[in-house]
Amino acid sequence: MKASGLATHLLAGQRLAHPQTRPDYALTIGPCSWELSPRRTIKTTAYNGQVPGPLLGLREGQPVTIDVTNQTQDHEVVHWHGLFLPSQVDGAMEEGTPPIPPGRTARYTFTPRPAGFRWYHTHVSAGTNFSKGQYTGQHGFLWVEPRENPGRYDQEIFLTLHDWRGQMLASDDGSMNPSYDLSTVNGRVLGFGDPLRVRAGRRVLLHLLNSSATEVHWISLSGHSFYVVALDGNAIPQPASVSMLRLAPAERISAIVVMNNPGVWVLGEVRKHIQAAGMGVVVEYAGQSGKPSWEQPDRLIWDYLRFAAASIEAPASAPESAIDIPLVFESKFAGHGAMDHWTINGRSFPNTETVALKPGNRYRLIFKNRSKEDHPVHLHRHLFELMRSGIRKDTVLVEAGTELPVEFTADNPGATLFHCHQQNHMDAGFMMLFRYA
Ligand SMILES: [Cu+2]
Repeated sequence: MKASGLATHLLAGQRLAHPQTRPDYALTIGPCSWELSPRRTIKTTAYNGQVPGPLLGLREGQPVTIDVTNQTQDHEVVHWHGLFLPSQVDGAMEEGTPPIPPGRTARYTFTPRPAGFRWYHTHVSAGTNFSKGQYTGQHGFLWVEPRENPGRYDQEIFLTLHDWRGQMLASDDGSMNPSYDLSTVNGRVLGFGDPLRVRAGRRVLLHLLNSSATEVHWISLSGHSFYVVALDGNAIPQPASVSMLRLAPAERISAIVVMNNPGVWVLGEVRKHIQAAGMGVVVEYAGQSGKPSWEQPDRLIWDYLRFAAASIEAPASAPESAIDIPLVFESKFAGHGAMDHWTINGRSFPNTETVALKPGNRYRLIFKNRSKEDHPVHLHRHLFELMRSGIRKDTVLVEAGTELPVEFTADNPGATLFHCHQQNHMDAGFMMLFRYA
């Protein structure tokens, strides 16, 4: 899939909000029967009847118009994840983006920036309903083409990881966590989707997204390593070769794979039971056939700081001037079988404090995870830098019991949502707003 020629995804004959001008893209949110495997067809909600939704190719700095028609029975909204947008079109009702009522079309017009691998998805709460929100097929790739293309590669492939048919199960300690029947790459279980067809000697740029509502995933490609070049769509200071990738919900990793080991291989979840649930795709070299090979790694390895700038004592910005904002994450244990409540500095949304930012100031968010779970936290409309590493991201996994500082510059006035990207956590209060003074 190349970013060019994407206008073919336009739907003809739709009733649009502003019929006098055609949009660059049209998306329809609607019910969809989707074949995850030959034996498992599910009813979900998706964009344009496909999972993932169409890849939308945009150009940095060039305005785009996207019409979104809601053919579901509920209010919907589309969040353009990782872009610097005004609150009115960012796609979070908490920031003031209007919801799209059932049967109506909304027009999103914005100027995409920054360049890189972004994505779009629903931003409604699901509560305990596994047929709503991010549990559904409502996710798609956004590719914002840079003015210059720094990477050298021959082929570009977009892949998304997702989990399906969830249910809440009580853990030993009584807390409730989702469990899933099926897991997929680009909406198909391992062996059912088309293989990724490659040629020896080629450099393939993989863009991986974790669109799971709640699950962290670990990915390896047997017989190969990943040369990581970008995290969340942003070039990293120190590209490096790694044997596996860890993606928390909403995270993206772009990595070049040099196809130097002809054969038929599995790219898949490292943990056997999740690969057995379907999370994988076959990588097939031209002229090769047979059963796909899988080499089981013996442990899980990932460290963001592997990609940090060589000298972490010389930050790009001046952290001395940053203003500290400590954010403590805790759960209020609701009791056996009941939903937990999540708090930031002791309060659950909508009662969390609203922090006022001053334009131009540098802030240091100090994430203090005092809970027993890892949290992929996401800041809307801005990028933050993992402390003094030069790594810029919009979502970061804060592991249980750890502290992680990130910094950002308040350079995009408007209401700004901060939340855990795990659907069942954000729905249970793990969310707060920043406003500009
Ligand atoms: Cu969380």
